[in-house]
Amino acid sequence: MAVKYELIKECKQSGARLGRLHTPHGTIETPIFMPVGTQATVKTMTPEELKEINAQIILSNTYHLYLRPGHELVEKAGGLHKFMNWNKPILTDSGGFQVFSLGDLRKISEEGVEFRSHIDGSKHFISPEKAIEIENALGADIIMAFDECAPYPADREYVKNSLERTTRWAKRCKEAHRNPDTQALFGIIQGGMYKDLREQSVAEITALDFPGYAVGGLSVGEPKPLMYEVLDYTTPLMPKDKARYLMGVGSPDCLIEGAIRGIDMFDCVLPTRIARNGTAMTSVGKVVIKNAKYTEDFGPLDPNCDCYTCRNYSRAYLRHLYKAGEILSGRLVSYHNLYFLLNLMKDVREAIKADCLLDFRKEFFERYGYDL
Ligand code: PRF
Ligand code: ZN
Repeated sequence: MAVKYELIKECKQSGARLGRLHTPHGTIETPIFMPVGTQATVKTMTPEELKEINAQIILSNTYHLYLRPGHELVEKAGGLHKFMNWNKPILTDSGGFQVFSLGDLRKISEEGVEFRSHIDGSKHFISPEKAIEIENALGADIIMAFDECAPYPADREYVKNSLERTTRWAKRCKEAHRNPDTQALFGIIQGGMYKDLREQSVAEITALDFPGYAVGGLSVGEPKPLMYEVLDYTTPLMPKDKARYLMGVGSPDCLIEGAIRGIDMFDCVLPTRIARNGTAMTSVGKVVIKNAKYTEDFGPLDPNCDCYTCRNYSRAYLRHLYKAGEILSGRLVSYHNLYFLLNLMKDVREAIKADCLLDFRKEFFERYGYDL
């Protein structure tokens, strides 16, 4: 088996899990946040910088790499790790979610999804078998099954059909997978916001016995309390001896709430995307660096952060870079935001160790507020 999850302990106060995920490219301490490197790069960050801030695993996207530069090219380069000079663990998402996000540009059938490229409009078809072929060529440590993520809101009938198709596709993915000894294929649970459908999906997907499981179909526009409610009844049904990954979730409050509900892995473009728009996540809440109030603020971006950006640059300088359209602005704020989230997860792991994650949540929310 390519990956093995080791449960170290559960927080006595919250039930959150402290664990380790052993992969062919090293061991990951969980709960963990995975920076997103959609196109074989975490935008603006070099692999050396990612290592400096203790990123343990990054995520990349099948859909994007298939379209450009092509999975055959990445395979020729020696695989994704070698191609992008990152020798730590990588997870690839299957393209299911990205393709479904294309809206009018795609057509779903039992066989797979036909879509037009967002780059040049060319026609393509991705089936579960094709998604796995691409993921096998890319060579990530963890690969995701090809699923259908229902939109929100969606009626019961629609969600039921899409979760049942996701199960049939998961079976086809498992059969198509060529490298189970070096790449772990994770199953994805769907079922929208319906309790009985989530139960059905967990039962069907876990029956296929994957080495890990993701909760998909959340953070798709529903209110946060609804997402927490779905997690409340979904995670207790998932096997305790396998990693649990909440897909596309990455605001600080959701990371803490997810960990409390037994999630081990998270990913999100939020920290890097908002960084390029000049927004920082800090220990005292959101800082929108373009605001005039920072014009003469010569203090650090986050008074409680010791990252490279906060040790060396002021809010006034970062504001100037942003206003002047300088590339360094996006780099420095991305560096800080990722450092902040990775550090938050480290604090979460420490709080689980000390059985006080609910106390930690209270303190964090009092300081941070609820604004992201
Ligand atoms: N499925 C896949 N990738 C995803 C999602 C999903 O449901 C989500 C949902 N937030 C993000 N990324 N394959
Ligand atoms: Zn910082």
